[in-house]
Amino acid sequence: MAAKRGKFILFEGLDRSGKSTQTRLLLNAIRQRGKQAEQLSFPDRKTLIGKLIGDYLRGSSKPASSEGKDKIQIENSETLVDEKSKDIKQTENESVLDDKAIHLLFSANRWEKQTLMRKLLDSGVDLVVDRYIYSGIAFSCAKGMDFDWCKAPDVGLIAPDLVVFLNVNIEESTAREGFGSERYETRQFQSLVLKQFQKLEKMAVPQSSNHSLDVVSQQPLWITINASQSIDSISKSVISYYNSLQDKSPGDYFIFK
Ligand code: ADP
Ligand code: DGP
Ligand code: NA
Ligand code: NA
Repeated sequence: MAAKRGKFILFEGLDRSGKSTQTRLLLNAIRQRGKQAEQLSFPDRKTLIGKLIGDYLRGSSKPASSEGKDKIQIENSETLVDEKSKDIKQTENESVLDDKAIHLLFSANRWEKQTLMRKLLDSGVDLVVDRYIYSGIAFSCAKGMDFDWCKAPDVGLIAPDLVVFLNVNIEESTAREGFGSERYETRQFQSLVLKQFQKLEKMAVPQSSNHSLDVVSQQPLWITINASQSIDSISKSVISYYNSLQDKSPGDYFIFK
């Protein structure tokens, strides 16, 4: 074990808000100082669970219930209803179950990386992460799912030291290269997701006005950065927030509550 554990910095934001770009730049900046850092992205599409998630995301932007291949077939336990109402009931159940099932897969994909994340942090390696718990809540709640239900499967995960929310305006992110290629990438859905991120932002510990993050806190610090600025100026502020993070000992993490 190292004397000090690594720091856990998380980038969150809408699709094409610049998370991958900023993840890479922060990773490089940390490594340039001779400190070890690793990148993780969620969903991690390389695992078995991640492959299911990848299939789902590459599927159509229609609701999951409208195509057979996305369905998770369930047995209807109520056998005494007539055939027609049974069909309707089953269709309704499937569409609700699909959203919940995919939500749990995203969460499981975070859980399957916990041992690795803990090991890296405890051995002094910084983690720079592209999406995590907050995307999990924001994207599912944007579908109208219950907040507490969505939060529950992630409770107990290691939480980041710092959340950097890249706040981009939708006109801009939806015009960026590559937008529209996957399931959630419609202007309408992104604006619903943005509302959810704004709710999460209100619940988080606000950034202190003097730019110092040395407050004693029981939960991650959240900073919101205007992601319409230049790539370079965003990166500069991220690095200065990174620099002001407190050192912690191995095993001393925030736990998501
Ligand atoms: P995300 O990982 O959030 O989906 P990316 O980092 O892949 O976003 O960025 C999406 C696109 O926008 C890329 O083409 C990238 O070069 C560009 N981009 C990223 N940050 C900015 C910025 N601050 N201003 C303009 N374009 C940007
Ligand atoms: P990308 O970050 O580009 O690999 O895209 C992943 C997509 O999946 C993006 O639209 C955000 C969404 N997403 C990420 N995490 C979760 C999650 O936990 N739950 C749900 N429902 N969607 C998520
Ligand atoms: Na995406
Ligand atoms: Na990304």
